[in-house]
Amino acid sequence: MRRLPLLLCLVLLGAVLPGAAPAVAAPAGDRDVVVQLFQWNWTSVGKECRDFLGPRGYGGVQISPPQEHVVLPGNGYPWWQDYQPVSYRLDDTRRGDRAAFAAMVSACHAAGVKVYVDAVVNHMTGGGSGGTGSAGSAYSHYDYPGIYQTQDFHHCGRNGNDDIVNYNDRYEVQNCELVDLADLDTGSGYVRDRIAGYLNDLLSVGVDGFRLDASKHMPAADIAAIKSRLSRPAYLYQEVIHGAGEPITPEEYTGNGDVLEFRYGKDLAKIFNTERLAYLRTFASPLASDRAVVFTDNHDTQRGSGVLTFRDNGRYALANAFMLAWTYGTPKVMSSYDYASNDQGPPATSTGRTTDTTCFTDRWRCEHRWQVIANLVGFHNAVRGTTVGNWWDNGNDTIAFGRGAKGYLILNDETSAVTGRSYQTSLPAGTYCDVFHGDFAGGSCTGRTYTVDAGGWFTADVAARDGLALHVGAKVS
Ligand code: LM2
Ligand code: CA
Repeated sequence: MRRLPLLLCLVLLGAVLPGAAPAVAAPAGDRDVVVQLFQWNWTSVGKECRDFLGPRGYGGVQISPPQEHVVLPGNGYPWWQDYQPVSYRLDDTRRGDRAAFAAMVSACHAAGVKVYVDAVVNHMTGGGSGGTGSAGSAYSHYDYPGIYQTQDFHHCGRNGNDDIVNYNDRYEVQNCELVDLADLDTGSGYVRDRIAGYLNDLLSVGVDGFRLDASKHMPAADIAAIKSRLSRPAYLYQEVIHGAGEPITPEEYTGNGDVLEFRYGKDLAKIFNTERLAYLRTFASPLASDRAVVFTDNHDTQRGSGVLTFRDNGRYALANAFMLAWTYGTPKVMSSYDYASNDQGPPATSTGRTTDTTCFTDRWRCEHRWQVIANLVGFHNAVRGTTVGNWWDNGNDTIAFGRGAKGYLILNDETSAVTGRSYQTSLPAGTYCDVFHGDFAGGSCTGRTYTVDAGGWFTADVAARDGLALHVGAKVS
């Protein structure tokens, strides 16, 4: 290789060294909404970026883990195979090979959509597995030939089997085994280098950032040490599930990047299910807004209780509309497949290969394509940078608010319609598409339009458990 002049080398280094870059690479500039396309195969994700996510304003897609994983035909190829890494090869997973992965990244980038990888780096496999991984690598619980051996794992010496039992004990949560998964010694330089090697391989294929799985089970300092080994800045959001009274808190991870705010979806569900929407007036979770990634539900919480999911239909759409229209946090939209049991994997071939997604068929629920949710992504982008104003509520389950002079939203979760009311907005006078019920394209609206007068007022009827959304990006005239 031809040698570069020293000065030029320094300049180039300055451009790529993590220390020279901002501490955190934020999500995509004007488009920050992320969608979790849970279990979609690589080909389908690339297509969705091109056909829907890009055109409709989604900024990023969170994909399921791309590394070699255990294969469990005896359990019917559960989705959670993916959370048991066998190696860091991208060659062959249930969702496609390395070439398909790279093609997906290119397709998403061509559509202006960033790719965030669900990175499983706290652990390897559970003791119950052992054998051959999805790409043909041999393995057993503490032996991954060429990668990790017994000395690269924590052996915490607790509870008889090294499993985590007591979440009130910091040492145990970070050094023992999460559901028997062999816990990597993330304090060791060797392990940090291997993990960074995996993440850097993904960065070399072009991915834009990482959801760091099981972050609570790794000390924040270990994550910082791994981050310092990255070849370029990447957007990081860490999975640290808040637990009341626990010593390890989401807040202690904010120095590394963003954090998934699990309190948000629970509180939102509580307000919708058992309280009143009027309480949303000051809605926020404890994490700083610019550090919080918020979501109604994810693949874990939707299999538990206390959150809203696609099964809640209209109410779920209203909750997502609120999340996308409100100012708190960076929204992450969930996109699911339906399941008969918590373990059931996505639609697949008889050998456990995930089949291509066709939305609204074959268990694919595609919440991100629901009219209200997809159109509120456009609303979210149009009102970016504005504050909440013109709040109104009926003291119960009907609320309305504006976002500066850019948008206005009404949510009615009452069992009856709210009719004949006039609403005060700060919108410029004109005629707007109600994107709750119509799509705006080519200057026209497929649904009803509403006219805002010179004083910012318009009149509307809003049906029970329904809403209305106007914004300057969907102004007809
Ligand atoms: C996560 N975040 O911290 C993921 O979001 C979550 O989905 C993962 O659990 C977990 N951490 C580990 O990455 C899932 C699933 C578990 C499953 C694990 C590993 O929810 O049920 O555990 O993946 O595949 C399964 C069995 C469990 C068994 C374990 C090890 O369900 O009973 O433990 O494998 O063999 C004995
Ligand atoms: Ca750990």
